Amino acid sequence: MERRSFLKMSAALSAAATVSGCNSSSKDADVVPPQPPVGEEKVNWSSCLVNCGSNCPIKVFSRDGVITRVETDHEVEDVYGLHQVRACARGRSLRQRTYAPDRLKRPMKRVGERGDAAGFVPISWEEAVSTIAQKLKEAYAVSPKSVFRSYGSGAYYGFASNANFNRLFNLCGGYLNAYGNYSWAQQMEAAKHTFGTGSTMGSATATLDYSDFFLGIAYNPNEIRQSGSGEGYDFVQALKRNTRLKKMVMIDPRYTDSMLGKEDMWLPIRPGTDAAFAEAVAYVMISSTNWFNSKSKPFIDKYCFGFDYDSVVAQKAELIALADKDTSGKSEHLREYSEALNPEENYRDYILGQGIYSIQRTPEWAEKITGIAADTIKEIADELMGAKAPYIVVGAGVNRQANGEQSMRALYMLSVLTGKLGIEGASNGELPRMTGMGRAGIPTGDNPVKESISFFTWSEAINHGETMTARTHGVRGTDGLDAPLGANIKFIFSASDSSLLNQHAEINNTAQILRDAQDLFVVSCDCWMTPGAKFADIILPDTSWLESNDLVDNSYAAGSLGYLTAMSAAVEPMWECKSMYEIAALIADEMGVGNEFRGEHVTEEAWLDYLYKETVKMTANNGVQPAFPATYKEAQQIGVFRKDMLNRHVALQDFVNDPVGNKLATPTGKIEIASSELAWRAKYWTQEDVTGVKGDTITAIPQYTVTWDGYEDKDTATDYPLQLATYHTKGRTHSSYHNVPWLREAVEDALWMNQVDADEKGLSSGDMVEVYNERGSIEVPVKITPRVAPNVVALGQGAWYLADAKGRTGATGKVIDVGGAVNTLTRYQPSPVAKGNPQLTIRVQIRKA
Ligand SMILES: Nc1nc2c(c(=O)[nH]1)N[C@H]1C(S)=C(S)[C@@H](COP(=O)(O)OP(=O)(O)OC[C@H]3O[C@@H](n4cnc5c(=O)[nH]c(N)nc54)[C@H](O)[C@@H]3O)O[C@H]1N2
Ligand SMILES: Nc1nc2c(c(=O)[nH]1)N[C@H]1C(S)=C(S)[C@@H](COP(=O)(O)OP(=O)(O)OC[C@H]3O[C@@H](n4cnc5c(=O)[nH]c(N)nc54)[C@H](O)[C@@H]3O)O[C@H]1N2
Ligand code: SF4
Ligand SMILES: [Mo]
Repeated sequence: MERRSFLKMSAALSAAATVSGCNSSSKDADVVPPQPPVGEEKVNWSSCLVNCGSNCPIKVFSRDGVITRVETDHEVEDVYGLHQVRACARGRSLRQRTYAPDRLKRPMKRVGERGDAAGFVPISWEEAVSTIAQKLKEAYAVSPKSVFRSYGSGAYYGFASNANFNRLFNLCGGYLNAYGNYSWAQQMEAAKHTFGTGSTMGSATATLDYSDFFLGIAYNPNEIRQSGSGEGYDFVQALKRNTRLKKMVMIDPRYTDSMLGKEDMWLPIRPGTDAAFAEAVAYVMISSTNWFNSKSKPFIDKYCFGFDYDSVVAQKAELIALADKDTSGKSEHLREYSEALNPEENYRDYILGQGIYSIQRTPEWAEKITGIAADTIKEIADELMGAKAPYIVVGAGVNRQANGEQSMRALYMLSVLTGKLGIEGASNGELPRMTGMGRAGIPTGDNPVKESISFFTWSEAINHGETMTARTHGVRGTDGLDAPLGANIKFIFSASDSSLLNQHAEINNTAQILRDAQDLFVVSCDCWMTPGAKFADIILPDTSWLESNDLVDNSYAAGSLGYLTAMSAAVEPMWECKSMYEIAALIADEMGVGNEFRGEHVTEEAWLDYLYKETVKMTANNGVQPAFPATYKEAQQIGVFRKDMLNRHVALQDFVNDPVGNKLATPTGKIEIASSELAWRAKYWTQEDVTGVKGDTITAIPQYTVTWDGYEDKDTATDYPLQLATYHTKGRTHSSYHNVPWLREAVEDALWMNQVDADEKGLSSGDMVEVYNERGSIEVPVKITPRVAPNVVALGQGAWYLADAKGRTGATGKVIDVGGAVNTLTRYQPSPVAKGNPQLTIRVQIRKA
């Protein structure tokens, strides 16, 4: 950034600070960032705790209670295995984020309309806590199932995390559980029903150095795992080491940073059509009779069920035999599931267009749907058949879609058909297995409530929780298919969470639900005035990471290096902010469970020392550098501890080596191409057409389906001709870091568009456009680039929703979101199996703003 614009920006920051939406007085203490006094510089270790899969350590410099600068980790010699964990641009902008003018400074209560930032007044902690306790008691009087702690992946603390509120609620009578997650819901179902795993048991990235053919589908580790020790770094290192790789093929509607010349082939597929591509590759493989009979069939016969008619018959018999043998009481399901299997619904017939199926899934058929030339599809099939160790990996961009479960299952089939699983260098399409150090966290206790809803259906449960069932909404823990959940949500605790509005689908719809729900009480606990916080009844200011003591690990996608950071607060809690542990403890006092909540350790310091010692025990100190000292206080002086996890996991290796001794966790213990449970769900679950759209289906075998708002959806194609591919941008982690000006400047939030579409619409780079569909309109600048194919546009998700101040409405009558949040355009339509979020299936139209 130029010095001039930096100065201008700092001036704007200080000016904005005094009028920030926090209704603060113009006390000096509110002016941010404060002027650093001259004096000794103090060094503390902190960490960037967003949900990006890494928790990069951050070195914080301060003077007399003012943070002066931050640095990344460069404490050790950068030797792969125990290398430096370098933070990305986000972590390096943490000082700006900490002192952002929209920091929440004191508790506030809503006096205006939900959604109105100006409608809040400051209150004391006493008032905040007693109001919350009273509302909590009112909700408990209805049912513990009326109490909900929403998603909240914004802060991966070890101790002071939002799990403290689960601990609190468990002591008060429990809360409504949520299963699944916004990241992987559909692929988790796909992997469970295929491999009996949770979708992240692919071969370790480091094993890629033994592969001779790489096929990455929606795989973008260099943008989504940006840490200097993360999956992205492992990916680049493994490619460097690899001397056998003949070809690297990347399939993504966008030309991503994970390519940048590393790829041999980029195939800009039409969004949501990956299953059709997979089926055409499968068609070529199955039709290549010699290859198939000698290489693929022996593997399928030994390790899989459900490939052809006979195999489904055998699978059914096996399940019935298991049900007969079983004395655990679970056999009831097994029998029911197996009875739903129909041998006529088998993969071979489906792909070849035989038996009950009439369409041959040829490359020519798929070309029309995917936009990938038939010859290219054949070439990839040939490469896969010829490869010794094909590494196939599918990113979650395919799963977060309408019928994402089906697309994922269809793609997993490619690795199965190669017959090369269990070999070092090959992988099964799942995300690479990650390892890490692990750490002890605050125990949450047991939840007396047994029912759970899908994480995505919370907004529906505000008004329809009473009637939601397993059959209609996948509710779990109820008695049978039609027993209702039996309670609406009345109390939402949204902590480190933007799913309350910005990150959930269909923002205008969510906002309306929240505005209309007069008997719903919402608490937001955040550090900044986010779009969702504006919908809360009470806002509680949390301390930020740089003001916190904690013990955090490497998070869930840090590659093969494990690390642990003993965080120490660089400055005292600012303004009236409190940690989530303290906040939960205050509410616990008011609820009469304060002593139980604080437990035997009581203070933050004692808890952290205890958790540190537990962590040291867990890690057994093998290979940790430097070795752990005796106490947490001493560990804080050191800051960062690392360990080479030597992760060389090979997908399905144990199973392939001994399929009887190491059965998979599927009902038959084998790879299941046809799923009995899904055959059963296809028969008995109903698909709620929440928004009146069609196309959501469950089938026993993986099948490409024409979905709502997909490429082949005739209903929306005329009005909304462009497909919008969205992605997780380098400029944010979801909505986190949106309020950091440096990042807004470094990574422009612009709509990528091909020259062909731009010419047709008469647009130039930099022009403002309205992107809209029937759910809403956003306004963003256009960027013309060959990095996206014609008829597809692309935009990073997570920008903060901001309704036009003058109330201007767009093409379909909705107030324009000038913030540019993708979720203004997405549809709330839970996916068929997982009841997950199809937030990447979007059709739009565009006009010059
Ligand atoms: N910088 C950054 N990193 C992050 C995050 C972030 O917000 N920012 N979020 C973190 C979290 S919680 C998660 S869950 C992960 C998400 O990780 P992913 O799900 O892998 O990320 P996405 O960017 O949604 O999708 C990956 C790629 O899929 C492509 N894609 C979209 N639609 C299709 C399609 O139909 N077919 C194919 N083949 N490709 C498609 C996109 O262009 C993108 O390049 O990222 C994590 N890391
Ligand atoms: N359209 C679309 N929508 C998506 C996705 C997509 O690909 N497309 N991806 C989905 C995915 S994969 C995910 S995981 C979700 C993520 O959705 P969220 O879990 O909501 O994640 P964030 O947007 O990072 O929001 C986290 C919140 O935590 C707050 N926060 C940060 N640090 C702290 C702290 O120390 N204390 C407190 N109290 N609060 C803090 C932030 O200010 C922010 O409001 O979004 C989903 N939404
Ligand atoms: S956003 Fe992720 S990669 Fe970047 S500094 Fe934070 S933890 Fe590290
Ligand atoms: Mo996610």
